[in-house]
This record gives sequence, C-alpha cells and structure tokens, in this order.
Amino acid sequence: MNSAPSSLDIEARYSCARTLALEAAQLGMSHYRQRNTLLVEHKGNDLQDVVSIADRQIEDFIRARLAERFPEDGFLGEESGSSDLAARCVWVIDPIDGTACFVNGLHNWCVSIGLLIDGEPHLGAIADPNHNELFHGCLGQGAFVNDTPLKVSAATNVAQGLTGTGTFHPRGKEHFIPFLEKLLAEGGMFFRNGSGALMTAYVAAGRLLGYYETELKSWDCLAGLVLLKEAGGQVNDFFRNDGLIRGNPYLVACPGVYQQLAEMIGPSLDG
Ligand code: 2AM
Ligand code: CA
Repeated sequence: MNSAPSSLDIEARYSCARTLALEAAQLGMSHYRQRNTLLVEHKGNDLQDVVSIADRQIEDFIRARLAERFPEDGFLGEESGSSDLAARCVWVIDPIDGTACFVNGLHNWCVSIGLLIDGEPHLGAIADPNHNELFHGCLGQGAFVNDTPLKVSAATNVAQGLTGTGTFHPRGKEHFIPFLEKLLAEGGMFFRNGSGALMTAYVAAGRLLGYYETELKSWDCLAGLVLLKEAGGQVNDFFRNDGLIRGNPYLVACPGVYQQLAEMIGPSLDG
C-alpha cells in the first residue's frame, strides 16, 4: 500500500523519526567517544553477540520520546521488547545497529528507526553520525541520503560491483560459505561492515548491488526496507512466518542482480 489513510499524521511521524534518529545518534557518539569505559555484556552463549549500556540507554531515550509524542502507537525494539503490536502504527527500532563495530571502535554503526503502518514498512530514518549521513524515506515520497535522492544500481550482473553479506553464529551459518563460493565463482565480491541497516541503505543508494544475511531481525532492516523500495530495489519474503518477531533470511538487491543472488542462496532463502 502506497498511501496511509489521512486519519494518521504521517508527516509528523516522518519528521519525528528523522529528528529522533539524529538526536539518538549524538547520544550514541557521546558513549562512543568513551567506549573504553563501557561495560560490554554478551547476549546468551554467543560471545560475538554483544550489548552495552549505550544500546539500552539509547533505546530508552527513543522509546520514551515516541510514547510521549504518539502514545497510541506500538513499539518493538531490540533491547526492551514490544508493546501494543496490534496498533495501526508500530515503531520498530534498533538503538545501535552494528554494536560489535561500536564496542570495537570501528566507525560502522547507526541508529535505525522504522515505522510499520497496517503491517507495512512505511517510513524510516537511519542516522550514521560517523559519516554525517542521514538516510531517510517515506512511501510515495522517495528516499534520500541527507538531501540527495537514492536510486539502486543499474547493474545486471554481480561481477559489476560489491555485494554485502553477513551471518551470525547461532543460526544460518551453514548457508554462508556455499553462498560466498558461488558469489566468487560468478565474479562477485563480498563486503561486510557489520550493520544490516547501513548495508540495506547502501543497496538503496547504489553503493552495493545487493546484500544477503543468513538471518536478520526486523529492527535491523525495517527502516532500510522503506528506502530500498523507494529507490527501486527488491526484497525477499522477509516477513513470512512471523518474521517481524523472529527474523528470517534476508536478501535485498537491485532488480538486475536480485535473481542471480537468490539462485546462489537457493531454497533456504524463502523456505
Ligand atoms: P546488531 O549490531 O544490532 O546486533 C551484521 O551482520 C548484522 O547482523 C547487524 O545488523 C547485527 O545487528 C545483526 N546481528 C547480530 N547478531 C544477531 C543475531 N543474534 N540475530 C540476528 N541478527 C544479528
Ligand atoms: Ca542493535
């Protein structure tokens, strides 16, 4: 669906998403500058899956501001869980996407704020304070990095550029090496910066031809999916089988290489 009913104030929410993403990113920067003092914890048994006080504080900040401004809206966040998922408007946010980069001093992380309306990704803002880039978009209004419109690549073969990829230890890694082998065999090249939101935005911007992650969570990609759609990209059936809550394999790409990448991944993509 390309337009929301007039009873919802879309412009107010779009403007709020952009402002909040920028403010939250500055809060992130204040932690990032003192990252050596941050206590880093591991989620579950996976030593690579980390979280810090910065993640929790930024999520609390965003959640409180949204609740104040749009009390009727639902919420789903990586760190604090969900509320009112049956509401027409549901915010889906990741306070820091690229946490492993954040805690290791690599300048590849962002704040991602997306909004579902009636179950469809409708608007999104992704703030990358290390590169002074705000990616944002709203259905029917286009997608932008700062003020520059985004458009996916016109490439027709993976050999013509770079493909983002990623995996994580608990699930899906058996699909990763076979995919890499096929990508290289067909003349493609991989890229990984550790942030699903930024790599999705880079596909929308035509910087990457596509991006495959063996499993992603909805807060990592929801804002980016709006940009991707507005920039002319394609995505797999990510929301099937309760994907909003549980996550799923994830592929986004420009139309000219989507099928080529989907064939490299095989049935596990939408199986
Ligand atoms: P994060 O930085 O918010 O944890 C990198 O390959 C991408 O995978 C990032 O968007 C990262 O998000 C995400 N990621 C890391 N651990 C994950 C997990 N356990 N499940 C799903 N996605 C994960
Ligand atoms: Ca995160």
